[in-house]
Amino acid sequence: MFTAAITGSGVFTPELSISNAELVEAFNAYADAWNAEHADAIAAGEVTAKDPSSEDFIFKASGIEQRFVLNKSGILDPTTMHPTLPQRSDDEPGVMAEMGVDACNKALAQAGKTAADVDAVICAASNHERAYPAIAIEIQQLMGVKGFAFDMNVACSSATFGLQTATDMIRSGSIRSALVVNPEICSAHLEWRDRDCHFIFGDVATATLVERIDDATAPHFEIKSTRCATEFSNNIRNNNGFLRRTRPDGLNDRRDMQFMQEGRKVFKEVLPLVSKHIADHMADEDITADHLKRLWLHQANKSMNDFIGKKVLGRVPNDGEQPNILQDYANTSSAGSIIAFSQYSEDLQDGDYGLICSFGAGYSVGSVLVQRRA
Ligand code: CO8
Repeated sequence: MFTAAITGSGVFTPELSISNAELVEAFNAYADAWNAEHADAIAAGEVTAKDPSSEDFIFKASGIEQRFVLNKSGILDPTTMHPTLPQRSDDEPGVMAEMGVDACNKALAQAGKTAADVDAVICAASNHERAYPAIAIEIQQLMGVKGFAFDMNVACSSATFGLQTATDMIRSGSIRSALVVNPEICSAHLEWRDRDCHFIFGDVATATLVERIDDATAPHFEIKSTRCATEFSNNIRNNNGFLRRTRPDGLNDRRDMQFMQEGRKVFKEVLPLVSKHIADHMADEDITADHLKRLWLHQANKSMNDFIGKKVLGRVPNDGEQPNILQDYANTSSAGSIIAFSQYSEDLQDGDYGLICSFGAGYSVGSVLVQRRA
């Protein structure tokens, strides 16, 4: 049995961002136009007028201040309200592959390695640009990695489930290293015309290089153990599969194919699930709150993270113990906890413990316990 370590991580951040003020202005212009267009039906009580969104609500309910996006003009155009990403020809790299390669190269650079040192690529994300050929194989080809590659999807928990998969392959000896890459184009899967969720997501790509620990040539994080769990729930769901069925409730339009959630239920049900998951994982590894120097949590909602941090540590986390990045990036699905890890891990000292934890649709929750090795 071999030991695995995270030897590098990288983040691709799109150049464009949208502030809450810009987002709300666009949404409210759309809602005003829609209400004007449907004024008669609204007056007759046939349809409900659209309420305006509010910057204040968005910040208070989520902690989000802005989000990065691949395309801004389409999302903010009240007559479009979705990203306009031109169709690429079959000969061009896919969008996910391109942003994934950028993150992978940063992870390799941090580890002091090249594509020749990589045995496998796992593309773990909540939405894939296409079903096949795998995005991971395209990334493998663009980077010149030998070995094999495959895609996997566990929604927001994709990165931690991918890390467990890579770790287990390294432990067994079937590979010595893997890039786990999480390109998330959430903006194309989000309904920007839905006031309840239009503020939630952003675009980004993250990557981690996982290697046999003996191959590490720079400071790294030994992977002490990983833990994954799932429990079926319909509270976060979309029907964007290859079957288009007519539903009895008539909800077979584009809206049903995008991100849908019962946000309140998710909030309530996921908190105890995640807190217990982390507590059990730590107890089984004989790690107490005093040992844990950092918690890199999934980035969906600030109040959720505050609650989990307090529950896990038994007190309000000190500044920097549980870093949030969602104020800048919003929810980036599987990539959120890895952005936090990538941006807030360098300062840990030899021997310090930290825990990466993601959670989301499925329900799913994944945790990775790491120890800094300087
Ligand atoms: N502006 C002003 N008011 C609003 C707005 C708005 N934009 N939106 C809603 N309101 C109003 C509502 O109408 C409601 O009014 P009333 O009380 O009169 O009915 C009031 O504000 C409160 O609404 P909510 O109860 O919906 O608000 P919450 O306080 O619950 O906050 C949240 C909503 C932020 C969504 C919160 O419930 C939450 O964060 N829940 C957890 C969400 C979560 O973690 N989900 C995980 C999803 S991510 C995942 O698993 C990956 C999916 C795959 C990726 C997909 C990529 C796109």
